[in-house]
Amino acid sequence: MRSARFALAALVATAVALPLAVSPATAAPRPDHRPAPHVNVKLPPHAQAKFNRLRWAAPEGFYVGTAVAGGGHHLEQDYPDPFTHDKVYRKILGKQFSSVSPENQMKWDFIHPERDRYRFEETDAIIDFAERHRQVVRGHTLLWHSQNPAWLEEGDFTAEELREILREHITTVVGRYAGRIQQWDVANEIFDEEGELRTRDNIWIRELGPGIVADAFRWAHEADPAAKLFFNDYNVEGVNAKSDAYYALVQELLAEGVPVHGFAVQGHLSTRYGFPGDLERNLLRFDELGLETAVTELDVRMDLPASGRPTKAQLMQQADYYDRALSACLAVEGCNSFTIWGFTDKYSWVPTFFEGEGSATVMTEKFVPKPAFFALRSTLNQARRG
Ligand code: 9MR
Repeated sequence: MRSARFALAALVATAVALPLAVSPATAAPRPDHRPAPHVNVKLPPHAQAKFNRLRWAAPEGFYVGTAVAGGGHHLEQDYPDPFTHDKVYRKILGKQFSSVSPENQMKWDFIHPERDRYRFEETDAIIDFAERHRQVVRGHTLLWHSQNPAWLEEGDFTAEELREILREHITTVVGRYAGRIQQWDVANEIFDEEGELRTRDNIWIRELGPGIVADAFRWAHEADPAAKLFFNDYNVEGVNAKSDAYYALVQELLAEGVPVHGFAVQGHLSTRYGFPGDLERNLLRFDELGLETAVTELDVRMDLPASGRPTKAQLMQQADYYDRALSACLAVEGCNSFTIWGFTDKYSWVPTFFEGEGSATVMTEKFVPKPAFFALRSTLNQARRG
């Protein structure tokens, strides 16, 4: 994807209309043992514009992604669909990122609203956009306990019918986009915090037993043999009961020859809690099983002061969390996909789910980059230079 043609296109393209130059005032905080952020002083201005973008700052083959806002909580807000209507949003989406993940548009309730009807328009549009912008796509998601349509959750199906419904859905959706999706979150959030399979709230596991998880991977692989197939979950950044459960399950499935290719940590972090310092170690143990790893939904929320605006210290702490998550991924060889769950507070899911918390993304509602943005960019540039 980093062909000469597109490198040239990026060089001649006009710089994104953002104040993206690194200045000492906005440079990210660095833990003491690491060097100060690089400034591209020796590069000519056009080259600076290129490396001012996250996607070009990144090392070759390392994808920097974002969720593409739409569906889910956005449907209850008083703005139109962000992806189709917000021109500034789309411009930044195309310029800054090399990977996109539909935030809600491929979830069951969105893409399969009635038993005999699929709704592909929004996903088609995102994938077309991605291809026009030379971006890869992460598919999200196929087997989950949440955001399932009522016809499915409340339907009166036999086990045999349910199994066929899942097989048909996976075959249809994965098959439709075969060759155009780099990674699929096949199974999402299948364990609880204790590391127990969700046998009550996950309709598939409850009605069909744990073996259905392996079948989901097999069907997805048949439908698109090129796609990398992932487990994806939150609160599995560190080594804990939940990530241990994945570690055990993945080994079982690999031993059975099930096509599992990746383990992804979502990364919904909060400055209320410490940074999961064992993230790198955790990714590494999955890497050593031969899996790819990924950070798929990073955001770092915080308790907002009465003014509603984060303090400088809060923004610096947030930048440090973003940077450490990126550094952990960069340090693990098979971690080549790093996605933030939206890039602007304008569309973040956080305030609608956590009262009093917010400012979780790397840009303000007006698309002004925060220290977290500069921290990511600086670390990507350093990693690319080696
Ligand atoms: O960001 C998504 C939001 O728009 C939806 O309303 C919400 C519903 O559950 O899901 C959000 O995305 C979730 C993702 O699909 C899976 N991991 C947790 C994410 C944040 O809740």
